Amino acid sequence: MRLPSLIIAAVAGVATPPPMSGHVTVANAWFRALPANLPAGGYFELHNVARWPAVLTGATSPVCGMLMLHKSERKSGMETMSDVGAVDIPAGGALRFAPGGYHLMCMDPRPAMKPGASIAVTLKFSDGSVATAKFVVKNAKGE
Ligand SMILES: [Cu+2]
Repeated sequence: MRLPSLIIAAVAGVATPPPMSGHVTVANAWFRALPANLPAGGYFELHNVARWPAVLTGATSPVCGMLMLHKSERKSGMETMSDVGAVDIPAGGALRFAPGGYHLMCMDPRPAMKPGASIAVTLKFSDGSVATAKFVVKNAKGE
């Protein structure tokens, strides 16, 4: 996937973009901890402060086992949830991970996933760069 973007950059005469992780900021990051070690949803905002697009391709956390990118949607009255391979954050734009839409899914929360705790999450981008953010853990009511 690296080659086509390099060719486009050369044709357009623009400089090679900087690492995506360097121009994307994370805000309002939190997990919803549920009882009985049910999967915990992760919510946050990504702000792309540059004139280059960024593409989020995954996330990891030592506290989650598998940490997946999901999207919830209502389809003919049914709440469905699907895996997402990549999410675009347009240049100068923002993307909100929120209940009912895009979210992280912490499949196997470890004991450290407790309300009041702070969990480190590593976000991975399509250019191979990574950013680490702290997620605050809230209870089932999101408090
Ligand atoms: Cu999910």
